[in-house]
Amino acid sequence: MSDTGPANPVIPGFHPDPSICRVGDDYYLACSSFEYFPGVPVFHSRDLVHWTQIGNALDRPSQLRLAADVPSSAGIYAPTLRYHDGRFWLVVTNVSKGGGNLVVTATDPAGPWSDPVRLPGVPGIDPDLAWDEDGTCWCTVAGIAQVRIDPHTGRTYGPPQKLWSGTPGAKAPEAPHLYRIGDYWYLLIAVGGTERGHGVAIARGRTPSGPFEPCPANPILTHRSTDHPVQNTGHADLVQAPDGSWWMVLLGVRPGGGTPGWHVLGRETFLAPVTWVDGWPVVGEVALDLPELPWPLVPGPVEEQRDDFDLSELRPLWISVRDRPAEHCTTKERAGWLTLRARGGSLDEPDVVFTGRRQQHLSCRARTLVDPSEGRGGLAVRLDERHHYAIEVSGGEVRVVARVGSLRTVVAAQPVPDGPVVLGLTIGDPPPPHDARTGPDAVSFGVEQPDGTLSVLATLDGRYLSTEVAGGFTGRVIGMYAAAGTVHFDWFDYEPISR
Ligand code: 6LW
Repeated sequence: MSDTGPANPVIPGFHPDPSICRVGDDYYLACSSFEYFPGVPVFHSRDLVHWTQIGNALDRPSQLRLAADVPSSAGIYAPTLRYHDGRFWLVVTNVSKGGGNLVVTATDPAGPWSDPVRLPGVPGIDPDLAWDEDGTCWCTVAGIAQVRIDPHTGRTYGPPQKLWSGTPGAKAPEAPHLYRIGDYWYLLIAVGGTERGHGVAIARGRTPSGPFEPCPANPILTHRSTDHPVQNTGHADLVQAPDGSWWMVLLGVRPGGGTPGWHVLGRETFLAPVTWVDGWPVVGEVALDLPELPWPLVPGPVEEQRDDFDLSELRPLWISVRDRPAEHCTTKERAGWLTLRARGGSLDEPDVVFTGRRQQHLSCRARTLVDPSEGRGGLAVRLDERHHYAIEVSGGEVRVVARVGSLRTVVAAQPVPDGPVVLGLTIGDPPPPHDARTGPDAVSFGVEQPDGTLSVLATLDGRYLSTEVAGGFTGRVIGMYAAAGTVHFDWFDYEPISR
């Protein structure tokens, strides 16, 4: 929400591959989560603009095991969230050894969700579920292919059948979603790959398995070859509002800085209006400032800026890398503190003990009170094991450390008094000059002084923590970590400065 009205992205920060469904006046939405645990954040809204995270669909090891050999940006890919026959259904791919496609169900989308039903006969990624009039369940996947399944047992009936290969010349037909609308079955897909060539295409047929005729206006949405401030638009899902209007949620990115532009928040969830002309959807602008909506806005609960870790369980926005064993991450060991116990790995390692939250604003501030008396750790901005910046403290010294690709550098260090210390970072505009070569932002790290000011130890170029540099499917996560021994965190503040 901007301070003037409804705004995009409606779910900022790395929340890609959105899938949406509506039950009465309530909307629910789920996103990919890759190497993070818990996985598949689930959101609720009453107006399509204000979204509140109500849980994570995969929040226990019996649902989600991501071993240390699961690369960053592998793991949990694109979900589809649907409501059918009185239950919520979520189908998703765990891209890892022993993973594959799986279905979980729930009566309450906030959870608990069931243990997975595996779909060994469903290949590939981006599974979708759709039921036809006689209750037959069709699972459609990237490619685009389809197989009939029993979602209760995971049984498939026959080999997958090829349905459509998307628009001529566009690579990567994926992210299928199948809808029965009026007299047609509509097959919505992503084309072009999730970078600047991304787009949305649609086809329709008389049965859930086609044959499908492509829309003459395909791609019905793309920002490729434009200078629109939202790029990489694609991977969409459709929903009809109670008033009969249609809307699309989709992923997009907001590149910043000069040329070519670097996006640092990952692929975010955007909203666009949809109208129907001659039986085909026409997508309105994916505008940063959304038009007034034809219904009253229903703001959700205001997110607390500070987490005091005074609950026995972490709030659903907190994510850890691959797993979160209680012996390594707990708020029960020291009341009102988060205790992180290292297991050998630093931020360079896949088993780092890290707990963070998605950076959701282009400019923001984060602070945390650290007690390093039993170990080494601190505050980090993480993209993956090879791209992260951190300020850490141990043994009376505070250091700013940068990892970019194969380079790992202690950028600055200084003595710090023993005892708890407030570490802080500010993400904002890069220092001048601002020209075509300027990066998207700068990350300043420092130690908070008794008067509350941040004594900056180092300021780093934010472009090296962007997807254009690092690759991958996630976005920045800001959080706390333990690299050695045990580190206690009393509280964590996240303060938005700009959208
Ligand atoms: C997702 C697929 C894609 O499964 O990237 O590029 C994958 N498109 O639709 C991860 O977001």
